[in-house]
Amino acid sequence: MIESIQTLLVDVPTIRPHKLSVATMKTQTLVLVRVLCTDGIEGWGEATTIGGLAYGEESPESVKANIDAHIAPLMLACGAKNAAQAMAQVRRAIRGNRFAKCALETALLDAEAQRLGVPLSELLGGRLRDELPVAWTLASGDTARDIAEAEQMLAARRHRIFKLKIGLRTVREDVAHSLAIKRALGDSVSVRVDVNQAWSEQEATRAIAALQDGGIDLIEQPVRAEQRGALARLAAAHAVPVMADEALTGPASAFDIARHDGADVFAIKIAQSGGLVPAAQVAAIAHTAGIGLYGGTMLEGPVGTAASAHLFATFEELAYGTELFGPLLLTEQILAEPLIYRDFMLQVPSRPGLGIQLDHDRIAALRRN
Ligand code: MUC
Ligand code: MG
Repeated sequence: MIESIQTLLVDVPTIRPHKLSVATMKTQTLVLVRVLCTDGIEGWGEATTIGGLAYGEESPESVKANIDAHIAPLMLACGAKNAAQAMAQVRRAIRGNRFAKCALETALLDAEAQRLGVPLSELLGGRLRDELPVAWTLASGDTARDIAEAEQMLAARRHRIFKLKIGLRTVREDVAHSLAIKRALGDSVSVRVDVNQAWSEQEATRAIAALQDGGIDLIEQPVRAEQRGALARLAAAHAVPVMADEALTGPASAFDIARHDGADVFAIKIAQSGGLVPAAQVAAIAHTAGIGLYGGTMLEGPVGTAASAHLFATFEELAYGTELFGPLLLTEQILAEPLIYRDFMLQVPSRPGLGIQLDHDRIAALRRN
């Protein structure tokens, strides 16, 4: 049974400005949710988003307000005996609010897995791998700086998959930037682009052909999320895989995209999906439809990153790896022991629950509210 629910906003500077087509991030606001159960077990979840309201329909502040005023009172009153019962009540009574739901479900499942003494991945079906490949996003806004950053990551054996954030400059400039980076890094490195919805279908048609010819090997969300027909046509027209990201908002959207051959790859995100269980359903739809999987991020800190890692470790197929690098973009550590990134991989925590221990003093020093 749930005793209390608390939502904390924790502002952490990024290691450098992170430039997306929709926002330039200099700080990230971690939205952390703590659920204390009547047996004394405490679970944590995360509802972090990108750029206030520039990326998604929930902001850090709206997540906190909606949990405090609506969702927490419902959960405290409902008398649910487990995470599934609590989340069934919440999903029946509360529309939207996928990030908030994800954080709450994560915290409840973290508590439940700790109670059972198993890693969260075991509650989610059982892990098939203990480590996950991790891409790094080059988004300084400067080609030479991005190349130098990638070379450092390769030398440190931290990343060998790179995603470029484009869509802010002209199509011609973006193509030149992407191909210069690909040429500098060579064929043993995977270079992908994320357009974050910035192009028209016509712009995308021209740009994808040039990017494909230059060796870019994945094109993420080139057109607006609601333009599913355009995404499907772009996927059909090019050999290079086209990935849906913002177009995916949970199992119903995944089913619709899969049914219309709307993408070659899905970027699965636990928060965008509305929680760990719906994200697993998105993965099942992709798997059934023969759509490739990529483990996405909303640039969460270590709580959401660990939760995502536990889920992605259960996927039968994860051909495109993950981008679970969020904690590495932050200047501050909020765990007693950081997540382990080594030899191009993130180690999936193996202790019970999320398998992490928060540094409460650090969080108290950084929290806004
Ligand atoms: C996105 O759109 O994929 C993931 C990595 C990154 O730099 O931004 C996010 C969001
Ligand atoms: Mg994306």
